[in-house]
Amino acid sequence: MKKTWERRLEEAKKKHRPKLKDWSKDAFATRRTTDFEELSSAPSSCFIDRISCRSLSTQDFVERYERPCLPVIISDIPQEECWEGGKPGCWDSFAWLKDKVGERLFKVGEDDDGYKVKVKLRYFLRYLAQNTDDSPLYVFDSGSFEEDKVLMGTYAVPSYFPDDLFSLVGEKRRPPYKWFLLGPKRSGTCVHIDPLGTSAWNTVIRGRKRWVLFPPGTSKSVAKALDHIKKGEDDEAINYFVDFLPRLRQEMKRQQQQKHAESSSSSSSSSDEIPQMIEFTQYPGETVFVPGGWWHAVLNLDDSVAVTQNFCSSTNFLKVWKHTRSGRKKMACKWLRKLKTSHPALARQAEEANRADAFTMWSDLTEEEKRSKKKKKKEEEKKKVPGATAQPTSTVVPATIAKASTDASSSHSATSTSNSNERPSSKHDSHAKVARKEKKRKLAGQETAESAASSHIFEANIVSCNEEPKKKKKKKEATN
Ligand SMILES: O=C(O)CCC(=O)C(=O)O
Ligand SMILES: [Fe+2]
Repeated sequence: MKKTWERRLEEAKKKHRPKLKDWSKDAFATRRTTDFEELSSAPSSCFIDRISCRSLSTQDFVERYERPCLPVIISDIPQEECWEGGKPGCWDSFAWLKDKVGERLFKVGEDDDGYKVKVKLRYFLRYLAQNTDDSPLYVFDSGSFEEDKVLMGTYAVPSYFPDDLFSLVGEKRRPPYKWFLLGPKRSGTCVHIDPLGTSAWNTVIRGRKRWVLFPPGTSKSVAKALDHIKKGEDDEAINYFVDFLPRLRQEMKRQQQQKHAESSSSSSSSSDEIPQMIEFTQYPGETVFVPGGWWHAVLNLDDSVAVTQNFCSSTNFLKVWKHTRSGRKKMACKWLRKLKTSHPALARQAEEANRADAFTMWSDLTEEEKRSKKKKKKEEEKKKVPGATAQPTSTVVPATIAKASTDASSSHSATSTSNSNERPSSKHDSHAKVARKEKKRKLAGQETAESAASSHIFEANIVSCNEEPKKKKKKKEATN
């Protein structure tokens, strides 16, 4: 007879990936465990600064990393900024988590209609300890902080990130922006760019995370290693790190050698170029800063506990503004109104950018223009497969189409994609999950060059809405 936790987790897994019959078919927890464990060795291209917060002022951080859009690993923040959760025996202790929030439901996935799949944390902890899944379920929960003083009160936004300009539109209206992460080893997040041009910080309290980052301008096809995925391979983070990335690395190396051979007579040194990809391991107590526009993927090497937030500061404001004015048209109007009072210089920047790009805000459109935009949007909706609530990004877009599409980092200009207001309810689900939805659409013959081209623009909006499908919300939210 199965135990309650086993039944609850089975139900959750079925909802999250209904078509997956065998969650351990790739044998990453058994036959291929060494392939996974090899990721614990030092990466080959670790071009990233690692610096203690004790020797990095906020001003230095802005000048050296935030303004030039360069990632960095900052250590010791939880300790120096006195996070309760960072103390031994708190977030790093599953017994503590079970005791404090064991009865609470945490989001571990999303069903095909976009509804959250939740389980009690104490059940999830049993699963985490015993599962042999290739790519286990991952707690990626944005609600826990509001509802839960225990978690909310035990960390603080690091002092390097004092600005949070989306807070001006109010907690209810703003896109979700903070997540508590509890990831069994082998779970992870597929390659993506964070939404709306926002930057992010991610602090690990327990366990190690393996990262790969690609600078803005890298094509989606390269970052996602689309040319290196074999037929029938799964598209989870573990498959990416264990199988696709080594193939991509090899291909990049080959290309570099070729380039080098061709230009060996040239005097230009490649040592000051931005590297093609950055790989590193993040250890407990370390905070990764991910600037907007960088592709990244993450794999939990151990059972890990972390917190992450996305933000808009005065430094990345313009980039975020250009995404938001078209991705969240109505919210952008309210945002601009609020900025005019509290941050007039930024509001002027936004208005200047609008003028320069001949961008018309939603509130300045005539009724006729609004109607025609809505109509166009509806028509594009109709083209989609019924039930597909999210316009997906994909690891299965044919490489030729994906290559032809502009990359998300260059999509700042008025990207009035029909789908930019539709988002899954978390940035995490969207990755592999959304790719599967894309597959579904493609199978139904709905794939077009246009939808492929816009998919990454959607992707850039992944966390930009915490709305779930409204009807049946209560009923559909799993209460296990
Ligand atoms: O820690 C992770 O799994 C990755 C988090 C991430 O990239 C994100 O939340 O956007
Ligand atoms: Fe991210």
